[in-house]
Amino acid sequence: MLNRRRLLAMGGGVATAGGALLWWGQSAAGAETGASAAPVADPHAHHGGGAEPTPAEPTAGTGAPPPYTAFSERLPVPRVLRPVSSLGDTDVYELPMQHAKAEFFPGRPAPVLTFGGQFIGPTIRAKAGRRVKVRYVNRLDRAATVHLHGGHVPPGSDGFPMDLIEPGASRVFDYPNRQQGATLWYHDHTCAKEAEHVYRGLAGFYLIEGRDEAALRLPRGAYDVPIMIRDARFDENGGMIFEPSPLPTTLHVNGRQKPYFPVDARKYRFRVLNATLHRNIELYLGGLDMVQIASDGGLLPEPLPRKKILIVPGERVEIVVDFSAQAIGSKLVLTDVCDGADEPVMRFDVARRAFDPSRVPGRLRELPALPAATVERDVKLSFSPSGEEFAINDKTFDPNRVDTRIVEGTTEIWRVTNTDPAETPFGPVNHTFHMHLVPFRVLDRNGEPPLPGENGLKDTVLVRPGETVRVQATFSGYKGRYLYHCHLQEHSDIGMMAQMEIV
Ligand SMILES: [Cu+2]
Repeated sequence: MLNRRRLLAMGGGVATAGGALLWWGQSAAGAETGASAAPVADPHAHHGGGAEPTPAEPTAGTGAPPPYTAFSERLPVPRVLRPVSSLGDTDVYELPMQHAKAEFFPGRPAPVLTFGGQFIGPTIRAKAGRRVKVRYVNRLDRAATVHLHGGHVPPGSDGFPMDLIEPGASRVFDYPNRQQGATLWYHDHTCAKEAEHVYRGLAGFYLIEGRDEAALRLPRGAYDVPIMIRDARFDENGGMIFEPSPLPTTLHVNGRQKPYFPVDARKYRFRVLNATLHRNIELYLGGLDMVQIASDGGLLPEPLPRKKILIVPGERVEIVVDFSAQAIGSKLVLTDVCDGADEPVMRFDVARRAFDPSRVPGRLRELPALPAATVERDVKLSFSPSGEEFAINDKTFDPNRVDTRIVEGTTEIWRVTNTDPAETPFGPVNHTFHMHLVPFRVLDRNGEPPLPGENGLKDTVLVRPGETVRVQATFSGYKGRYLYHCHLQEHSDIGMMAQMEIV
């Protein structure tokens, strides 16, 4: 039997005390259908300590998933959500959270949680400087909330994990879009349930077009394609299994396993998001250049041709791929080669010649000025002192505690250190540090230069065991409470989350 520590090490979602343990006892089927009114986790339970319950044996081994033929289904592109009204400088959207079915295996509909009835949710296309308001309507059987990852938003619209939208209720969130163009995503952020909710489907893209972006003439329209990479384990009926397990996961892209995507022989802009719970992915396109043009916080200063791209949970990478030199009929497989993996992600099928007015300029943009920092802080990511939860600076999340007070407008350097082990039976204990409200710049890693592609604005960054990553941010725009946390949602669900208050 796996002990908890080992499960934690591989990113498992089981906690020893209270709420998080509730996931464990649920049968996958019961949790998916919601038929057995899912117990509402006491949001404070995982801070409580107390007697240590004995975890049940995992219910893995429910049978092999149905057979699946790679590259047999076309990549779906999530639909673009239309506003219900547009007045002045504001577009208003309505987006229900609802139960639905998804077919990860053709002909085998499986229950999922969705925004708008589809796995994955519809894409909201916003413009910098133009306000968006979204009315989220909760038609689920459970409370939930929505965080706009990468959004510069007022505190009441940030989706605080305890500030939930109850079943039957709705709430309007305000997204002013006074920020740079970038690939954002919205997803559930419910305390102690985030990992499960996001895994089961509560996520979608939110794209902000920058003010001067159109002038760059990057690929647009049908040639600008969001790609959400997720992973899952499936039962014999093709349903999702959510439980900590050392068993390998299967990747799926925009809700399909190993799909194919017919492309014209020209340039495409792909907005790639790693929305897995804890799986690092290293993209490889058979040696073809993937020209990175953007990271979490929007365009890089200049394009960066890459053969392999590491992308960790929560991160976004935008690439331009030029298929114009490929023979019609050729098929290019995008593969995950992280840590010796060799798993197809999807396949591009070059279908026909096409006119291509797009280009990738040698300069993409000037990054905003980086004011000198006046405050430095240490942020330690590690197992909690008990060794049974995850913590930031040895404290697990407490919604009633402010961990960091920051004077509005201040520029700070945070030294983010991962002190967890590099070697466990399931590999190194990585963390991905994510800050709400503002993007940061990555200054260095253990004093060495940042990784390729980390020279732009970011909001999520890999911190490997033994590593100290220095990031610099200016905390401006709003006052109030915001989170910073590990974006391995199973880690944040069991404590690895903290609060900052901008004052
Ligand atoms: Cu973590």
